[in-house]
Amino acid sequence: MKNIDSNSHVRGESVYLDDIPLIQGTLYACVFDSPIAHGKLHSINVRDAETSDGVIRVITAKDLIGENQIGGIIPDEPLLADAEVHFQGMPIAIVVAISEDFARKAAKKITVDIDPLEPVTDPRVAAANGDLIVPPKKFKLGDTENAFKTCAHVFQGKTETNGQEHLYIETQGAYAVPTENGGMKIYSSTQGPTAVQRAVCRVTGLAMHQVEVDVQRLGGGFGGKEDQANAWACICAVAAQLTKRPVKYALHRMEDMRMTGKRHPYSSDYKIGLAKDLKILAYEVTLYQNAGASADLSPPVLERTLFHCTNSYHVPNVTATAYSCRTNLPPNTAFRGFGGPQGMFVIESAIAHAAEKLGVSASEIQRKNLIDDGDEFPYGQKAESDAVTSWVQGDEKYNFAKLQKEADEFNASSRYLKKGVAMMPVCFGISFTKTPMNQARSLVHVYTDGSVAVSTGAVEMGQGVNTKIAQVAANVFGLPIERIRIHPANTLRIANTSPTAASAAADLNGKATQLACEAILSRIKEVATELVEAGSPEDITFTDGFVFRSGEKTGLEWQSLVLESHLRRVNLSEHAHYATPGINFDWETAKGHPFAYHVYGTAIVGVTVDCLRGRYEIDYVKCCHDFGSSMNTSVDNGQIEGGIVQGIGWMTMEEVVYDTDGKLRSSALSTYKVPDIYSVPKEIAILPLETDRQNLAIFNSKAVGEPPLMYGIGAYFAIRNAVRAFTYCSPDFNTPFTPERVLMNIYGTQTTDGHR
Ligand code: MTE
Ligand code: LUZ
Ligand code: MOS
Repeated sequence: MKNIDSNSHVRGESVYLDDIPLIQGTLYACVFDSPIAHGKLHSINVRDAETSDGVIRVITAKDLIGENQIGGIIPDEPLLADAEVHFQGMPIAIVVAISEDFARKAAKKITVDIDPLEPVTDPRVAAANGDLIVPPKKFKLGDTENAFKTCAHVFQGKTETNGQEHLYIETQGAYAVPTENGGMKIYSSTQGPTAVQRAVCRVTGLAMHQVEVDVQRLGGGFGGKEDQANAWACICAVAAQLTKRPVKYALHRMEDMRMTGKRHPYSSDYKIGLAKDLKILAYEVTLYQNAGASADLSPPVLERTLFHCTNSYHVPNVTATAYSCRTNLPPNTAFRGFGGPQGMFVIESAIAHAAEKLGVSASEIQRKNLIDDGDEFPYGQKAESDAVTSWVQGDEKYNFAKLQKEADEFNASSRYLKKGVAMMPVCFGISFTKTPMNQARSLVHVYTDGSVAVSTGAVEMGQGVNTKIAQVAANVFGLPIERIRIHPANTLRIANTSPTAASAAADLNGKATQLACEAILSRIKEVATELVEAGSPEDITFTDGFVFRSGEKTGLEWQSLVLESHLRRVNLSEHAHYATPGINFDWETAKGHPFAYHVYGTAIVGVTVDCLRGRYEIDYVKCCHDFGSSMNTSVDNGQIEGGIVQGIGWMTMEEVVYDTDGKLRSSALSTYKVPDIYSVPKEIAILPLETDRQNLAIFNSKAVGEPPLMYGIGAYFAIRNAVRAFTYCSPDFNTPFTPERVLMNIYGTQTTDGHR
């Protein structure tokens, strides 16, 4: 079944923030943001802006009625700079005007007097200065210190992973409409309606029951709108509160790129110890996260980096330490994988390093160390592992050795074109690592014409969650999907939502929907039992809009049954709650069972590098992926393809460049390269893992949103292998592996051997 939005998308009829019909008298906001990365803010001169054409009002920090604070986890993020500026792009003032043009023109007339302070952009420098967002976090398993003494081989090195711009097609934005009695309705392009509601309440001083947040859908979020949609909603809300008129702000692309945070870059040190037989005995890793100027979601991102620091491997002795370092960059934030990919890259680098030195294929070390049933992750959870099965089933189908041999043979006869192959196993934990976030609610109404309306806190952002939730309702009620309608996430219908994130939206909201539908169905069954004279409600089933008695179709239609139930005063609505059972985590001991389940998979990535020009093509990504049992292959395969391409983009071409002054140099699509149709792999093959295992996913259909991104990490190592097939060199474990880096590694005069 196709995504239920596909028709309206193709016709251009889907409604995004910018398509919402505006109310007469709507004003437009525009932000004036800090031109420098760090400094004392002495004065803001807004006079020329205030008298500029069409301007209604200019707002600065002192005008806020509520608190000047939007930090969700740690209160360290003012909405508008007051005493200091902490990054280039930090909002300082809001111009409100009768048109977008007037607002933007006036914002350019604002000037500020800032005493510059030294900006810090390097996380290791911040850590050395003791400038941490939270105290260091640590995972410990076994005894690394003693284990290293028993290792036959020990290697250490350093890695650097780059940031990544979310580049959702729809930029950030919001539309705030004042309502009766000082309330506010906010349309927001957010993954977290409740996060927006909370932040708006804080800056306006309103209570949560006065603020309604409504989200129809997003033109992509990828984590960038889990927390960072809040600022723009707050800006519109504050402006609406002060002008008593509706206010809209949709960011231009360059504003969005300049003012919002991205994937966290990390700088890391590793030490890996192996036995003679290539078993990894010990792994020590220190991770420096570049958090940017305020906490945002950096602490939980840091935690997930630790959770995934051993990827799909079982390592008996692990010490992992992570620092969240405050720098003068825009606050970095959630991005598909949420710190997991950054942790995985380091251990994959450590393995590649060991393989290179030992003269074996990295895949040999990978295969030997895959985590098994019952093995313990460094955080205490015991694995129910499909690391080996996904490797073995993938190998049976795609024949890794044969692909490697083809590459070797090609390389033997090709002078400048070289092929590289790499394996990339992935293991990703599903659940918010903060246990209380793993809950959701669903409100289901069956109307007297038999149609069904479902509301949940899930936000549709292209990932197909609405399609899956509709399938759940259709499945429980035995109705065609057309009879189900999924309504926008709205804080008046569904309260206290977790953001749509952690790949868990379909699981959490789908399960809540299943519970709601089942509750309604059990009441209707009672009526049906009477009407078709069945022995008991257990004999009643529903298929294709008809009532079945002991498996036999009756003449009773769903619609008549629903109407009859209503006439008998049966409740046709339900608001159900789901909370993932069996999960917990204790940061005191850094142990627990944080994940409902893990998603496993193994990809093999093949590339061809032109060693004269540095250019490369991704020939294939073939993966065996653990869907559990997919409830929608079209949606899920789309998630895998998109995730892989996004992961390859991160690893190979997307280069977020800040200069040492903290100015974003890659601030437009002319300077920031993202994958286009020509850079996607020539082949993406997906083999569903065969498994009988049960899991806690909705209808056994495992979460799929984030895990495939990490297959893209294989592209880095495949390119590295191709480069090494051309000439002896030992490229740094620095990403992205751009064509320039290929050439610098092959022809550069300086040694690139940073990891010895
Ligand atoms: N797919 C599309 N098309 N657009 C998106 O913004 N976000 C990803 C993933 N796939 C995203 C996407 C991220 S970061 C997450 S966490 C999941 O979708 C969230 O949705 P889910 O929980 O329904 O999988
Ligand atoms: N968001 C969050 C996430 O708040 N907690 C998580 O564990 C998480 N994981 C992945 C993506 N977003
Ligand atoms: Mo996704 S990073 O959990 O929004």
